Amino acid sequence: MTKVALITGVTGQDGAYLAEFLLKKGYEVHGVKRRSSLFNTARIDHLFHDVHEKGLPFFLHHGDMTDSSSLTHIIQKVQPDEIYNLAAQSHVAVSFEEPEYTANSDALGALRILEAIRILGLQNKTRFYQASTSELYGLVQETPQKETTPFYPRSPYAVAKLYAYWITINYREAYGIYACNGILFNHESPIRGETFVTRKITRALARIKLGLQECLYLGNMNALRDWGHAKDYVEMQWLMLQQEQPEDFVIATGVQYSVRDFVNAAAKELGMAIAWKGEGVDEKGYDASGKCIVAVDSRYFRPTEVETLLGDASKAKNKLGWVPKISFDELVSEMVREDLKSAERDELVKRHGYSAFNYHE
Ligand code: NDP
Ligand code: GDR
Repeated sequence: MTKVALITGVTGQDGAYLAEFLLKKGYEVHGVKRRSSLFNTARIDHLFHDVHEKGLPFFLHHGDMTDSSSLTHIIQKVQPDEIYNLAAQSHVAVSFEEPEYTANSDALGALRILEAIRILGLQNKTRFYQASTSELYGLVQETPQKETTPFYPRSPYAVAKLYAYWITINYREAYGIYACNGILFNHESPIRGETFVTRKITRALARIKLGLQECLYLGNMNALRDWGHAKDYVEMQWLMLQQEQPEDFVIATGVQYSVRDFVNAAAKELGMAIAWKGEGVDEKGYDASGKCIVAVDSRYFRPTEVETLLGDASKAKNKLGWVPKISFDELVSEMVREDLKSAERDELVKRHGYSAFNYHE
């Protein structure tokens, strides 16, 4: 029997990798997509086909995490064996600007799906995966962080995700729903959103190298993160729903780098020299010739910061047999390569005189 999966957040980084992964496994895959005034399906266009054509068993439904009626209706229609709840306002800094919306989509969104499973009587059929996060550890109480490490969330995003984490466990215990939390540490890829720090760095340095941009402005350069590759991490999301008993798992590489390390690794990959403050560079990042490559701009500081995260994924290794396959260096190299390609395309277009202004003339 073909298994049916429903992915919320299918247009995002993880959603795209997971949809591809599940289709390869022979699943029928349904995705929830919110309405937008511009196309927001660039990451999954290669999987989608027009209803009038033959193609992969991949279907999209309009819905929103803030709208119970759409979610319940989709779940009723699709009758999924597995739901992967990946949709979220996932940007930590933005959550300080939109705290209420973040709570609505990230906290209550998870509740809406669990309630739909319960109300539709699907508790013995539908398994539920919740995209939990290392941000729950926030002000860390223990290093490295594992499943038993106490939480101390440091942003409206993390507080909303804390609710989603606990409501997932509560519905598992109260109603016997197969529901689990994947506590995932940062994971990146060439299709990472452009405003997360890794992609911001690889994209900007590639553009600086080709003369398309002058300077990269960053916030806290000393933040430490445990960065893995999204492709590795979605495999674990699936594995978690294939166990006999539902459980929560930390997923991480167990290796930590700073934002500054990431800049250096990306610059090395591009053969660029980066001068740092104190090495002939002033407070704002300008060298003696007035040239700036990387500068700190306090607008990117957060009201409360998560300074250090490092995961211990021993439980996932032992119980799920999961190990990350892609190293930090390979991740940086792939991201730089892809951003350089796209910068080269932009540079070519610019060199041949195209500009948005000409287009509108
Ligand atoms: P992205 O930001 O790339 O994707 C988020 C997805 O959620 C997008 O498809 C987005 O749609 C959708 N979405 C946002 N708000 C709504 C809404 N109100 N209704 C419906 N859909 C919505 O995130 P990632 O793929 O990186 O992460 C996936 C999940 O995992 C998120 O929940 C994130 O919080 C969590 N997580 C991520 C980690 C990481 O390092 N990447 C680590 C730990 C947890 P649209 O495309 O229209 O914006
Ligand atoms: P994070 O990722 O907050 O860990 O959340 P992000 O890449 O945004 O920040 C990582 C660290 O880099 C510092 N930083 C900057 N961050 C951004 N975005 N832009 C900057 O210019 C910049 N300069 C320094 C940040 O302060 C932070 O310390 C991600 C998201 O995917 C969440 O959804 C997910 O839950 C967690 O990872 C695990």
